[in-house]
Formats: sequence, structure tokens, C-alpha cells
Amino acid sequence: MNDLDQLVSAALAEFTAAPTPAELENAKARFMGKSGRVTELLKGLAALSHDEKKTRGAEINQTKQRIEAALAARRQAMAAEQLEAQLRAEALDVSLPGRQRGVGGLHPVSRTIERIESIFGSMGFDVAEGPEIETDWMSFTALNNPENHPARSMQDTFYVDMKDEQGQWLNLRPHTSPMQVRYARAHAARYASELATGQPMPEIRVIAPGRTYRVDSDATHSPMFHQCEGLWIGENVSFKDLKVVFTDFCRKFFESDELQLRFRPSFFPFTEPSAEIDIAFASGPLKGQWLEVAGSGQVHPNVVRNYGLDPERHIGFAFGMGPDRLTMLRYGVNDLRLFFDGDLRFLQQFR
Ligand code: 2NM
Repeated sequence: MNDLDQLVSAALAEFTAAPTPAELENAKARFMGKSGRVTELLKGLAALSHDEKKTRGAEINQTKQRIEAALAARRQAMAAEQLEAQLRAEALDVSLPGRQRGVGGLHPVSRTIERIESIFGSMGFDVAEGPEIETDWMSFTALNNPENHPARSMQDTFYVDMKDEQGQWLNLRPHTSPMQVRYARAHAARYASELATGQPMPEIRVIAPGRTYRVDSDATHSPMFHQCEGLWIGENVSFKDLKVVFTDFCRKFFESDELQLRFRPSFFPFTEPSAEIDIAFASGPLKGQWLEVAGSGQVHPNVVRNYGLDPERHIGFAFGMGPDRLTMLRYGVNDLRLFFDGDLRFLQQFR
């Protein structure tokens, strides 16, 4: 290897070692610049004879061309590497699905409440919604609960650490009956002059669906659950009407005219007499099994008085049911907590 070959090797090595385009240009200057090694060789030609100049000059020019070729190759390789890196960094996977706006749907319990509203709506029932934070009087006293009733205890009812303007402790309503009290009182106030003069008052027919709260938590009880209570008050509304209305409701709700109902004597402070309502399906996995779905009864005279009405003239019935449980029965769900976990894998099945 002569000195020129060595020069080409040295240039190649430096070009290859240059990590950036700027360093490559510096390396180029070290060979081809004003005082670069090739330039110095060319300057040295001046001292040679005519013949030596010819051969040596041709050799140096060749050397220069080889170095320039190496430089061009290295520049091109660097540019290609840079493009490659940029493409890698900005890579798009065009086969990925687009970002979609998910399609929502009604919660299964909301579907049940809509069904209940629609069926009772067809029987002339209004829908009333109202506060979830209630007073002692609305949640208990108005509903004929004695002062010492265990339902009032902190073991059963969630209390808010705050009193209202009248100094009453506030609670998270343990049932939606307070809304019926509010509705009935507003109704009585609206027809106050008719009531005062003995004129007839339009009947009260209302359901109150919504969230309710009790200190209870296991596979079949959630501290927040739903209730839908119904109330029908008039001058001639009897237990027979309750049976007709509720039987009609259950058969429509479960879409079966063969569904059986049973009214079983029970006790509630706010009704007298009172009954639990059981149903039995005529087919399906639960066929023939009695299942409790509601409580009911003739509204207690004390409660009617708290509506602002005269129990000697206005009577009727009330019932209360759990939309959560009705949803479990209708769709065959075995754990109440699934409704409140917010797991889309469960909820999407009801879309
Ligand atoms: C139930 C069972 C039986 C009920 C009673 C009243 C009111 F306001 F009239 F007193 N509302 N709801 C009632 C009656 C609720 O739930 C198990």
C-alpha cells in the first residue's frame, strides 16, 4: 500500500467514523480543505520535474476522486439513515381502528324505571321526583313511624351531619314515600278551596321512582338502591283496586298473562291493613316459585291526615317496589352489585 492508498483509507475511516453531517464536513476539510492533506500533496507537485508532475499529478487526482466518491457515498448513507429514523419515529399504523365515540345506552335499572313509568302512566299515574336529602318529619314522622322506631336509628338510616332551618336532622331518604307526602300535600293545598267547601277533589294517582339509601351492603343489598312507590287516593279507592292495578302492572311488566300474584298479610307503620305482594312465573327457570316483589297496603289514617286530607273522606292504597330486584328478575341477573360497579362488559349487554 503506497502513501496515496493509505490516504484514501484514512479518509474512508474518518468519514465512516463521523457521527453527524457537520463532523463529516469537518473530516472532508481535513483532506480537501485549503490546507487539507490532498491540497498539500498538490502543492508539493511544484517541486517536481515535468514528467514526475504528470504521473504524480494523475495519481493525486485519482486519489482525490476516490476520496470524493467515498465522501459522496457517506453523505448519501447518512441522509438515508436520517430519513429512515424519521420514518420510524413518525410511523402510522393505518390498520388501527379509528377513535370512535362509544355508543351509550340506558342502564338496565333505568330501562326498568321507564317501563314502570310507562305502564303506570297508561293507568293514569303521574310521575313525581324530588329530594334525596330529607327531613326527619318527611322520612319518618309523616309516615306514622313512632319516635323510637328502629328504622330511625343510625344502624339503618344514613344521617347528614346538618340540620335544616327548623332544626331537624337531615337524612338520605330510606324510601321514596317522602316524595309521595310532598306530592299529596301539594295536591291538597292546590284544591284547598274545594276541600273547604266539600267539593270533589281530583284523585291522587302518582308513582315516585328514585334513589334511596339504607345502611346495608351484601350481595342482595346495596347502600344505594332504587325504589318506586305508588299512591292512589280518592273517595272510593279500595284494596280491590290495589289488587287490580298491581296485577295488571306485574303481568304487563313481565309480559305474561299467566303470572300469578299473592297478597300476604304483613305490617308497615304507614299502612293498615298491609300486605306483601308475591309473584310466581308460569314458565322459565323460576316457574312456580313465589317471589316477593312489593309491599303494599291501605294508607294509614294518620298518614292521610299528614297529607292534609280527611281520612274519613279520602282513602286509598300505597305500594313500594324495588326496580333493582325487578331488573334482576327480568334479565336473570344474580348479583345486585353488578348494577353499581359500572363495568361496561356487564352494562353493554343491555344496549
Ligand atoms: C311500601 C309498602 C307499603 C308506602 C306507603 C306510602 C304512604 F306515603 F302512603 F304512606 N308510600 N309508600 C308503602 C306501603 C311502601 O314499601 C315497601
